[in-house]
Amino acid sequence: MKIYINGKFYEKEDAKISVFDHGLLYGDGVFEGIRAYNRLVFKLKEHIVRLYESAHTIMLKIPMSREQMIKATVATLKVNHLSDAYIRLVVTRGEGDLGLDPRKCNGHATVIIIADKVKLYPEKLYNDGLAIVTVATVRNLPEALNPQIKSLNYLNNILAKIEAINFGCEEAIMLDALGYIAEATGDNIFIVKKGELYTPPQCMGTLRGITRDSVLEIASKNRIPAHEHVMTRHELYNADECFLTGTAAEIIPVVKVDGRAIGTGKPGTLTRSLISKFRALTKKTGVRY
Ligand code: PXG
Repeated sequence: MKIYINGKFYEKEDAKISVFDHGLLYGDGVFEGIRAYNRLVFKLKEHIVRLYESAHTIMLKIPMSREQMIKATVATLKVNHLSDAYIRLVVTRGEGDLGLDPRKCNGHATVIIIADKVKLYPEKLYNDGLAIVTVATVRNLPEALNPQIKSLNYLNNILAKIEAINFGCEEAIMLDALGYIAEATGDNIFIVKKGELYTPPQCMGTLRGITRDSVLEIASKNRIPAHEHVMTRHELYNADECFLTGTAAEIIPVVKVDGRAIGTGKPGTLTRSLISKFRALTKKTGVRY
């Protein structure tokens, strides 16, 4: 496996960065997780835009243009001969000293691109659905660390994930400070009620997920009413269907929340139809390489 670091490719064993990198010392940096299907990078431009927006907000200057980042991503896929892949773009503040002042890094950001084989969830989970729990860890407040920034600081999500694991579940739903549903630890959430889709608005401490946007796009094309609306656990428990969306998980059905069966307790028909429409979309759209 060859890994891109600051313009050069290194073998996995030699792909190393400094212990003084502020990405490690402070989680000071941003990242993206992207997927390629059958030599097509899905929504590459959207991921690059989000990466540069995250960087802009934390005042991190990425030392290459968006076009160069796209080229480097494609080059990493090609050099690794991957047709289906999971791609991780990481940009850190760079090497500094043991102080959190970002000026110590002298504007020398570290750019890393890793392309690996996709580790798919077992198909059984897509057929049977997930049991999940809502957890006590509140999603970061937008006015503290805005969830729109895909930063290297993921402890908020990791703490929620640990709670889910302690409950014997694979995934957690985090609420915002007012108790409204925010999102899962690495996925957005949708519910279906009376044939209509609902997902929390992005202002509720929810990352504007690119898979979430794709589902909204599919819904609009297929005249399925979809709403960005606040919801409480009550609406979630009483939904007809529920599913999570994310680059890694794609669309995964949820059949139980906090011990309550959702709808029939089986993946719903609209969820199943969205899964097949999403899979068809990933097969035919994207940047070809
Ligand atoms: N919410 C959060 C907090 C996320 O981190 C999503 C929603 C879904 O967004 P996209 O754009 O992917 O539909 C994410 C994305 C990982 C991993 O390694 C996590 C994400 C993406 C890629 C990999 O766990 N999270």
